[in-house]
Amino acid sequence: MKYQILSETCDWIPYEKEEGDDPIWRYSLNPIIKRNPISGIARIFNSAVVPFEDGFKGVFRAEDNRTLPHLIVGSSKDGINFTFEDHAIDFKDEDGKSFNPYYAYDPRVTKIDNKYYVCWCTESYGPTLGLAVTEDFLHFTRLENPVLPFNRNGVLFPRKINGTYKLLSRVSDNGHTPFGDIFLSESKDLVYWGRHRHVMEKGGEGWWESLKIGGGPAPIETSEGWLMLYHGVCNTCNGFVYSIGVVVLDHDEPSKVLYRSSSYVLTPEKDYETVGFVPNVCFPCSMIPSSDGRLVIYYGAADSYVALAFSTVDKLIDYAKDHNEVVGKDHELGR
Ligand code: BMA
Repeated sequence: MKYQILSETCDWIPYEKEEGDDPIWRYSLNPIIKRNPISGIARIFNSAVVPFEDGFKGVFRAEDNRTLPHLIVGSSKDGINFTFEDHAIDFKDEDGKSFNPYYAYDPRVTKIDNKYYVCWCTESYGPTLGLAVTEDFLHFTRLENPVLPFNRNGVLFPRKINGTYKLLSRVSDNGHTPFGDIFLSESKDLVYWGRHRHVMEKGGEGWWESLKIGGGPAPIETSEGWLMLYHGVCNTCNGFVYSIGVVVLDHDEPSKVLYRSSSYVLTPEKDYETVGFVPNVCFPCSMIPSSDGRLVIYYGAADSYVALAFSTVDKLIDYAKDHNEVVGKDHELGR
């Protein structure tokens, strides 16, 4: 291994060996979650999985047969075959009252100090970020929203950096948001958030991320900086296309981009990515490293399925370095 992983690792992740030179390769038996997976749920996609005890837990975006998204818990021994709870997560506020938003989608889960923080897009006078914490995936305490509407794609870093928790997010609008960059906010207590800094802007020379970008899975700490996947979107005459990009952020000041790949690492090509409820969507929500540097990536495909892809920490970092492109003022502090 060329680069060191400083984040927590898991040695029982699902994995298949690569067959070519691609930076990311798909699981041969994709998708792992198909349509109508459980009674009353039409589609599960854009979902976050984490190692838990000797298996895996996940927070899944489940769309019911009224086409309303909410979050459900899933469990698995092997990270591929999941069983799901038959009810939405019953979030409780800090004073014990139920908090069940009208919709909830696109969860990311980050483990910080043995607790699991879920950040998702919630309804609160328009779309904004919801935040909750659990230790057992049975009880979820909802913390107050970290940001104002409208905002999406929130994801926390797995530890405090220079004394503060760090949250990535994308400011948006009330609809399908034809714009958007990634920002960083910080907090000493997960309650008061500020010092909002610009991290990355959409664009670059290529077209695939020309419309908007949004944070992906919880960043992984490495000797080179914070390794993160994100989604980049372009607008075609037939709608948006969501691809996956890779970036390495500065270790001590993650509002600075160190390396950002000018080309995507995965774009919709397979039938389960190009055909579905919303065609042409690859939307990464979790990435788990093993101690020997392998990676499993969980991504939503075509707003219809959950799919798996694999890579290694060395490959992704080298890809970002070899295809590095400085976009705008991304490498600056962003304040
Ligand atoms: C975005 C989000 C994602 C979705 C994507 C494509 O705005 O809603 O959940 O995957 O659109 O429909």
